[in-house]
Amino acid sequence: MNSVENYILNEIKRYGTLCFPLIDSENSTNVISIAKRVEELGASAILIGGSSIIDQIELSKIISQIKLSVNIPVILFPGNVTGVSPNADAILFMSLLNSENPYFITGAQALGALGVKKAKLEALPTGYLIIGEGTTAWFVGQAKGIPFHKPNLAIMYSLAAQYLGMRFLYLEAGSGANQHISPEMVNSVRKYYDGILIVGGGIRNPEIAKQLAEAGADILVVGTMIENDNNWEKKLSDIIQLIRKV
Ligand code: 1GP
Repeated sequence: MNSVENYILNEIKRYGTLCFPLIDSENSTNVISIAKRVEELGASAILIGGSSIIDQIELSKIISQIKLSVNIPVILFPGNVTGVSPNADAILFMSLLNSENPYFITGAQALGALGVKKAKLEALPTGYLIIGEGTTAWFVGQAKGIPFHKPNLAIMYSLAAQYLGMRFLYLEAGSGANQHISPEMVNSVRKYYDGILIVGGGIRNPEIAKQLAEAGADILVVGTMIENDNNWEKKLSDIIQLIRKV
């Protein structure tokens, strides 16, 4: 029981901050070779999904292929019920806490829950908070984006997530965001939130990744850089080495 969650907790104990590369099944080519490479470079798990996944057949096929190629867990990162797929090891079972539409807070979760059960996916209870505006996640999720310079608002939601029993909290600037979440906001949330703190969106630079790790992030998610940067392997390797405690 809770085997992926226990694995993550052990990895955090061992390495400090972890990196979970995000593979978007609809944007990436060479998904299998990317998955193999990120594992070689030291990624602790692979996230698969995104805000606008619609092709569940393709998603399921890609997950099966990735599972044959890597040993690290494959974790679903769903933007909607369409992001639930068998064959993965676990799912970030997320509530978009600062959405203005209850569908993204509890509606999609209710619709997707039996599918999660049937697929025997380990559900990782996750509070999802969108920081800033203008990204696909912000638009699709109808989020009332928390301003980047308002850490107190992020703290309020984070503590609420903790009291609601969410053992993971994801501070999300949005895929391809121009601005990443500041180390100051991460540090502020870290002082209050005791669970596993995930930070993502706009992280492209190893030095920034190091600052976010030092500020208290447990997991950094990196997606767009892998898709767009020809030098991504070196940068991802640097990120992983810099954020590790050992
Ligand atoms: C998006 O946080 C993830 O949901 C990753 O963001 O694509 O900007 O790395 P990037």
